[in-house]
Amino acid sequence: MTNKVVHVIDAESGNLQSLRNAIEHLGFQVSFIKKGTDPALASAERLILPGVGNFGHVMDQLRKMGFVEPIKAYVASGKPFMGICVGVQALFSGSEESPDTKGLNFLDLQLKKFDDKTKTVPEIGWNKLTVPELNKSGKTMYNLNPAARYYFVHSYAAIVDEAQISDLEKLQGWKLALAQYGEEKFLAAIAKDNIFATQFHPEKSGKAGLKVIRAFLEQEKEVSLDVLPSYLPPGDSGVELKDTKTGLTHRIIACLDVRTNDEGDLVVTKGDQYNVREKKASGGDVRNLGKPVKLAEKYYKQGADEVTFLNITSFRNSPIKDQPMLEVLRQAAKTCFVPLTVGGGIRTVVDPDGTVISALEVATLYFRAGADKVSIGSDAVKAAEEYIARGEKPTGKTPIEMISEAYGNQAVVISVDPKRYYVADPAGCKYNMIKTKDKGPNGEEYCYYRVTSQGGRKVHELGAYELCQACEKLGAGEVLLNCIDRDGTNQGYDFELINQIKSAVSIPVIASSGAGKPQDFVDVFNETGADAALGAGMFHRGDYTVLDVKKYMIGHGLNVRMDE
Ligand code: 1PR
Repeated sequence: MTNKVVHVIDAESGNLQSLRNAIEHLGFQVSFIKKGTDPALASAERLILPGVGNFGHVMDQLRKMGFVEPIKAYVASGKPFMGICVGVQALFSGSEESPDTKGLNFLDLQLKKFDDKTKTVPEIGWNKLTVPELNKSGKTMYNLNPAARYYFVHSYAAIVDEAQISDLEKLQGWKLALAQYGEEKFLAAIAKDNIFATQFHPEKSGKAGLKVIRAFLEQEKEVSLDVLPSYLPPGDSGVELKDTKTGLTHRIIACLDVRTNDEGDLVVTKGDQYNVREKKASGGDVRNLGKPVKLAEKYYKQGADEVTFLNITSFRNSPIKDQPMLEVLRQAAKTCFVPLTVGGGIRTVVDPDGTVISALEVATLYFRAGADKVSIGSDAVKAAEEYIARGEKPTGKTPIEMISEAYGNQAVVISVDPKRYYVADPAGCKYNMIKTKDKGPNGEEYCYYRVTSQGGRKVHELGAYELCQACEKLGAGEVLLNCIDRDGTNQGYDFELINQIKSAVSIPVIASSGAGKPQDFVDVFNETGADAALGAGMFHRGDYTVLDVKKYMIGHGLNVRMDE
């Protein structure tokens, strides 16, 4: 094909910027289609239907914008069509997520929710595929690589049994790439004639994902996998690489705390227990560890599975002044093809001219700039306190609720800044307690973690356990679990805190604060149920790279994603 234009349906759902960046990175141009009547749809040579979030919301948008019949007509024309994430889900007949909403019905199958009794839901992370061998030729479809890992983020899936697989393959002629999350097998990618669709996000799956998009754009439906990269530990190391219970790799996240320094430049900084100034009697300068966009790209290339940006002084600024963070996201999303999270200032704000901008609108600005998830700190505490005070009645009006309603739970992370608080006598304490191995200064045997907000400066009468439970009920999809006592100390993660929060919620928990060496990552995954581990200072100082950590983990039998 000589035409290099790719048409992408913009049904106002999710992070289209990242898809655009990936396509442009591959040397193609993107043209968005915003309504079904746009004549460009019928004349497109390649059409992509992306989507994130709620099945019903995406289908309703497609109907409202007049896309349903034009998409069907386009697919019937035999020209290349690709669906991504909810874009593949839309091809099914319906979903348990929105029982009253009909899908496009290319496959007569209902999507179901993953079982959250045995594992964290949503599935967020890097999974592998079982890929069909094409025509016994050793070729794979659309360059899907069984040795690679792809990024999934979803709670609902086409969960299938052997009879359904056989029916789809043998009777209906679909080619299926399967993935397994815990015990549940689901369709990770499907292909038939001109249709190709993936439940995972190829635009967020590093180099392996870019290859899949390229294969679609170039219409390489059958690709020889001549060299399968080997990610296993050296044969003579005697180490057996164990899969996790869910099948996902252990995620490693690089975190950038960003703020303006005293000269007004946006820099990556790093504190000790949240103090980001150099230690000097009179209060030193803000530590400057580099530029956010450059560091993000560096960590992506080192193999970070995600990059998180925290705008740590946002509570002092309006989003207008925060515009540089939007630009940081825009630039970082052009070079980092893994998920990006942004936090700091995700709440309703009033512009200098008095205009009220809702938290949903603020989040939308970040999603449009290239963020995949937003992280809410101070406002999550406020929302949880009010929710508990109301007797656990939701209002639908908190940022967590509004953003998760529009973009899905997986797009909403809560960033928790807890501080250990010792208790001599647990009787009568209303918060969930831990009998701790690290006794308090007066020999106290119990502790809980008090929640703070505004960068640790405001301490609340609320436990981290209770906060996380309330936020999960409000619609948060993941917990970024910091720990003020450990932040910047290089003493390793606080296992007691992580295990306590894991027992509180069924959404994924990211362990944060305290990582100083690769062994700390091995320990946190062996000693806790953490779904991901985040590091900051040790990477910024250059003590270790993300790749050092991953190689070390592989050497200790822990499965991680290695990009090529
Ligand atoms: O309250 O919604 O505006 O969000 C503010 C965000 O900024 C929150 O996520 C909060 O955690 C963060 N934040 C605010 N002040 C600070 C600070 O350091 N003074 N940073 C801060 C939090 C904690 C981690 C850090 C890990 C790992 N940083 O993200 O990166 O502790 O560090 P380490 O590996 O070096 O130990 P809102």
